[in-house]
Amino acid sequence: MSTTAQNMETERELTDGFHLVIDALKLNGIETVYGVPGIPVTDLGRKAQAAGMRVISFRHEQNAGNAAAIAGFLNRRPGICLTVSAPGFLNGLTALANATTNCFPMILISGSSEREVVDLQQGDYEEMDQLAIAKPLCKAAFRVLHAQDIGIGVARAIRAAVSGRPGGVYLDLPAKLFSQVMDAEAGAKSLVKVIDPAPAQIPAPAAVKRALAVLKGAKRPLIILGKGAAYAQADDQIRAFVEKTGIPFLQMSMAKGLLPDTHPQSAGAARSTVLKDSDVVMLIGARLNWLLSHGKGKTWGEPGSKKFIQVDIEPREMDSNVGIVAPVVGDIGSCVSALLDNMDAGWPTAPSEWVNAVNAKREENVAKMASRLMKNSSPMDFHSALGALRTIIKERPDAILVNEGANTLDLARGVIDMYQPRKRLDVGTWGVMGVGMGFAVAAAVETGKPVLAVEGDSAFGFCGMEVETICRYNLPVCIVVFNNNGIYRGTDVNPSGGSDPATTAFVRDARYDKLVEAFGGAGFHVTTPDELSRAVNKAMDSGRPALINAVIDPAAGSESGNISKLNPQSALKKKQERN
Ligand code: ADP
Ligand code: TZD
Ligand code: MG
Repeated sequence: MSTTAQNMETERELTDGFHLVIDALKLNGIETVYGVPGIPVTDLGRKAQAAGMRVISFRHEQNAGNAAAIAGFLNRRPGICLTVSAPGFLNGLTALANATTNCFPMILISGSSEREVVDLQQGDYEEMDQLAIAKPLCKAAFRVLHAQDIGIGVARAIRAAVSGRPGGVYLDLPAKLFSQVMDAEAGAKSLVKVIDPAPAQIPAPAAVKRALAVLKGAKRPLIILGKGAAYAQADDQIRAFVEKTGIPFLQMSMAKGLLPDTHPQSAGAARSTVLKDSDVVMLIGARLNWLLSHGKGKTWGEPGSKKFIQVDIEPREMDSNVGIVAPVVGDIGSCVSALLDNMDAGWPTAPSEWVNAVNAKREENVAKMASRLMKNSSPMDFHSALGALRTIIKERPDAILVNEGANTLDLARGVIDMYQPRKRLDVGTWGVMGVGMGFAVAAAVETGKPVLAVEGDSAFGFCGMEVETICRYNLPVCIVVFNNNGIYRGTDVNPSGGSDPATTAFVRDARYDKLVEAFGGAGFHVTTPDELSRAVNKAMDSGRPALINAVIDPAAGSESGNISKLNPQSALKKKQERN
């Protein structure tokens, strides 16, 4: 090579795999990464931070993955989780699978060993065929081997995560990719800005007409809003549609607040009645899975008494459990707009006989619950503690409520009214424990709003070390641990009479508040609803990390919370207790 050619070569600006990954994400509006550093992604995190991205380092990848998943739910843009190879990847994979099950868009990016070593199984540091393992557990999985393909790889991952039914995507980046260099200009040109990543999917006009005809003929109609409806961010159209029809509605757990739970048409407090007695049920972004008793059985009244209309982006969801007489396939914004556009001026509101019956039942149940919520008892039971938290959310409706546990979850769902969309984040479709701290971190980071995390003591234990993360980033997260000394309750005994504790019991009277103090946060220990209320208000006013150890009567909970029917042993026990 001549001297001039050599000079040109050294003067040519170069880029590398690290920067191409960062540039590809930023080009697509992704500004935050959740992860755990280590070989081979330590420098990727560093360089991302240097490039102005927010990089949130966790203590465990599963929590980082849960953060990415819920960021995806909140933003309709994939959340990013970054992990090291094999064990880090596997830790993140649980969250990726959970995101896919819940229809949340996220991308798990893991560093990996070189193909030639993995494929010959030569025993690299943290060697694993990650792509093959990820594939069956997520919506799509890709690997990038050449720096010039990073742009396309990231674009494919983004599009796969958010288009159609959202889900988790795995992106495998072998270590050598990061140090590959290429001409900077060619590198920049290789990047792809994804145009219209989640294209509108317009429903067929005939499907819309069919659905409206079924709805019009209903005597006892019901609308069920699921977390797909919350995700769709079509809040105004949904509200307009619900109000124009006058139909009673139920909101699934994470859809609560899409319309305020205190809305006059809300049938939340008359759930069993409307499920049993309705004749036409319109599902909007909700699946007829176990959470809705599969659309059949006792919950749903007489066999054959229902007609289902379903609005969903995923055509294969139709007829998954029962026949759907009017499938409306499309994105919820487009579908609900089309429904509204096709309702003539004289559209009848829901029959008043039905509406009045639902309202009467609701008032009856609300009155029944009111007295339980107001007791200022010590030790607290779930209801009296939740009564205090219900008031907090009423006064701070823009706070995000994170919630997990068994009794702590099921009872909070019923007691705490939500007033704004996408403010309730919980265990979702799998009923998985341990999502709380990841969700809390991402909720604070992505929205800047205060977070109240209401956690069973067991649930908290799955992710509790992230209290350090919350303190390190000084996030406005107030954690309330409902401490009943165990899983479901703290009173179980070892049936063998031996000295080991029962399988469901924890260390008695543990002080979870000390945990946050270890990292500079504010700890509180409370035993009455009044104390709980004061502590939460103080913590949330401070806008700083806090953990409140709320002592709950260890005998107050029931086994498996609300879903004991899925656990034959506990259902039997409950029956015996009643007799
Ligand atoms: P829930 O647990 O609240 O009942 P599910 O997770 O079971 O809700 O159901 C959510 C449904 O919403 C999924 O079937 C999914 O395909 C659908 N969905 C998600 N996003 C959209 C969207 N933008 N438009 C239409 N349907 C959507
Ligand atoms: N592991 C995972 C990942 N998810 C689960 N759902 C469970 C185990 C089983 N499980 C439940 O379904 S709830 C629960 C477990 C371990 C904990 C319940 O105890 P808690 O709540 O302290 O969180 P309550 O208020 O005591 O009922
Ligand atoms: Mg507990």
